[in-house]
Amino acid sequence: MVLAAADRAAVRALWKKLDGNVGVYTTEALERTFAAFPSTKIYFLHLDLNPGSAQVKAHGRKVADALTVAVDRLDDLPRALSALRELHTQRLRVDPVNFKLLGHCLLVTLARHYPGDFSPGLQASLDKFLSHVTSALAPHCR
Ligand code: HNI
Repeated sequence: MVLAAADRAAVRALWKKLDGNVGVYTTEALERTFAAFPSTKIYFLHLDLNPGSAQVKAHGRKVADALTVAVDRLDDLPRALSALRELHTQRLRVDPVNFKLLGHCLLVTLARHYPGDFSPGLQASLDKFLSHVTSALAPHCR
């Protein structure tokens, strides 16, 4: 399944608007995920997970960079994210349900910061984009 042209355009336009601040929002999304779905914290017990943690911020930046790669390579997501798929499935063994939880919190975070942009269309496009990323990272979860 590919992302429709309109979805790609909507996601690219939003990313442009985020203007290098993606890491701020992914960090907030991680903090929301840990707060709302504390079961997700078991994967990160080696990090300081308190709100405002520098380690969560650093991790948020890495997730943001990976999402930006995904936005830049929408035609080629499985290949673009293959090393990360290997990491999350083989080494970290992340249960795929967790991707939905993080994706949900990222949607909520972006909606909170960009309420004027969050039309039903953008919501749907972003949701599809995150589903594609999840499929590339955790092939058994859609
Ligand atoms: Ni995830 C490490 C990207 C979802 C648990 N993760 C990374 C790294 C990137 C990344 C990038 C750093 C790799 C490196 O250092 O080489 N993760 C992503 C993306 C998503 C995602 C783009 C989905 C949008 N990761 C998740 C989820 C979990 C998760 C849902 C579990 C709840 N990730 C981890 C863990 C690490 C990790 C654990 C290692 C962290 C560390 O620093 O030890």
